[in-house]
Amino acid sequence: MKSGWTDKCITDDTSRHCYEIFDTKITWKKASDLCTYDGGTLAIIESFEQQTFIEDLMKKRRFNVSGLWIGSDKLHPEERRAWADGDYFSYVNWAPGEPNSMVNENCAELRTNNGTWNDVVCRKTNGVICDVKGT
Ligand SMILES: [Ca+2]
Repeated sequence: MKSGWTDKCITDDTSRHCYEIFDTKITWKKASDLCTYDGGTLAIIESFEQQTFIEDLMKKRRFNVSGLWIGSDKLHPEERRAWADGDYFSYVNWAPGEPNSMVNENCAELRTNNGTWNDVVCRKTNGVICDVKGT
């Protein structure tokens, strides 16, 4: 694991998650590739505890971007899936009124101002939050 990750980890009932945030502007696909390159995946948020931990990380810095990509690019209703790994959502933190356009907005972002989720077009450029499962 790259240095800089280990102080941003949370251990829940089943696993350990270590997060890294990139305040960059890239598409969902490029963000996914970036996380893979760093040995992880885009963050998949499965509990209130993970969501709260990530929000605390976000509060420690200022952002140039309005959203961070999280690991969902399958929001089209006909896909009937949620996370990029095929799992359904076990926890959600959609902003009020979201997701509002799952036909065109197939990817999910975490809003940097308050941590709520929003569905957006995957070609939008956003920051990134990666998750490397620690040991
Ligand atoms: Ca939306």
